[in-house]
Amino acid sequence: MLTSRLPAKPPLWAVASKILKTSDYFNRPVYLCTNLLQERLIHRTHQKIDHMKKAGILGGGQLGRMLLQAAANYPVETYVMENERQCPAAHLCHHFITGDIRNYDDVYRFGKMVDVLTIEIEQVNTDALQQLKREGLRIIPDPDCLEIIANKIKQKEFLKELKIPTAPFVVTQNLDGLYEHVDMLPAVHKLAVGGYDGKGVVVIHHSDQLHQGFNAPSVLEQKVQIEKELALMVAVDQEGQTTVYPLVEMVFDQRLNLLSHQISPAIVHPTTEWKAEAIAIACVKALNSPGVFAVEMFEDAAGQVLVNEIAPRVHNSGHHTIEGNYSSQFDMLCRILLGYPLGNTEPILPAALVNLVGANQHSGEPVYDGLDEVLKMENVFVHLYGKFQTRPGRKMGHVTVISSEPQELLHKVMQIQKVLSVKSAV
Ligand code: AIR
Repeated sequence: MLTSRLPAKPPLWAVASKILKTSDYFNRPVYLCTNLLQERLIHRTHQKIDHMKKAGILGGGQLGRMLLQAAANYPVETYVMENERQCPAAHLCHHFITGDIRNYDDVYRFGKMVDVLTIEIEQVNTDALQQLKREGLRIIPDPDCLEIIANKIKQKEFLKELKIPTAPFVVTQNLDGLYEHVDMLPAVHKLAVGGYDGKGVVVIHHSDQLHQGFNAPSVLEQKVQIEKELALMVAVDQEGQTTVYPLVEMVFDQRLNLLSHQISPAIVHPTTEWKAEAIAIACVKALNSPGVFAVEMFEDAAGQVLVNEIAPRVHNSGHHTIEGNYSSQFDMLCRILLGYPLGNTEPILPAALVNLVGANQHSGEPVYDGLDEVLKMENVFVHLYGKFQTRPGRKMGHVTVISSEPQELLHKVMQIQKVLSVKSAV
């Protein structure tokens, strides 16, 4: 028989060691391998993957990208679903599935491919998630929690019911409804579903601006006299154990009325810190779900701490934890998804973070002006999200600075803001 004349297959290590002994191995690596070795390597890789947990992420933006960077440290096979093939997370996952995260069938089918499922944006089809949950899929955050948070009306009502301090609000169903609440002005009108990164939010100072509001179910929230904007990241594992990161402060440029940078640990009165932590933990505990959560809060002129919004996911206000803390928010979520112990949230050094957003009047292929200069700075870490198109205000990257010296943090933040910008190629 033909097969009997074939030499016995040598053990894999013998073939590999023969190649390693070849003097020019480093010049001719993979294609030197025999078909036999290649076959076995591929086979082994697949065998290994078979034993790994399959984790799916709905959404393929920067948050998914950074989650995948952390996931590379763990035995996990990663799946991403997103409509846009050229999204930031596409090339970092094992399996990219083109699909609409808002479509029931797409989400359901995607969920059937994995052992554990998470999200990196709230606007996903929660009906499909509920069905997958009924069928036994582990979903983090829990779809019930996601349904509350993804709808601003439900979120505000949830906070009110819990007696968590939050700005007074009314629900408006359409523009006519909004016109009935002139007495609430100045106020912030927030679309109930679909908004993120400032989209779906409009500040209404005077009655002649009411037409700028939303003609769809929304929340009208009384404008708070903000003293400080704070955020707290909270992590909850599958057993309900909880840990918090140090408080973060968003520092605003009063002149431009724009977020300038964020700093952590926040420099606040201990009472404020204590209140913020107690409030954030109360919110997250009531949501009754594992996951990583960001609780955004205001401190008002009277020293009250009010909840602005909750996000049931990794968040911009936790990006500095990649370099600033022992376990980053992304590492933490990986641990939670895979059922590992929670990580250490302690800061390694205080950190500041500058968001890199698309410059005004620039749309198209991005050009990172001043990048070399920032890359030369010590203890400064650049993250570009790999988006193929820049638009005014679009989040294109961020830069983290770590230092034990608050003055140095501030100085570097100002330098980065001065030299680095995202423009378009033409
Ligand atoms: N994101 C989700 N909620 C808020 C934010 N910023 C992240 C997610 C999402 C991406 O922003 O990573 O996929 C979408 O960004 P863009 O610029 O494509 O709209």
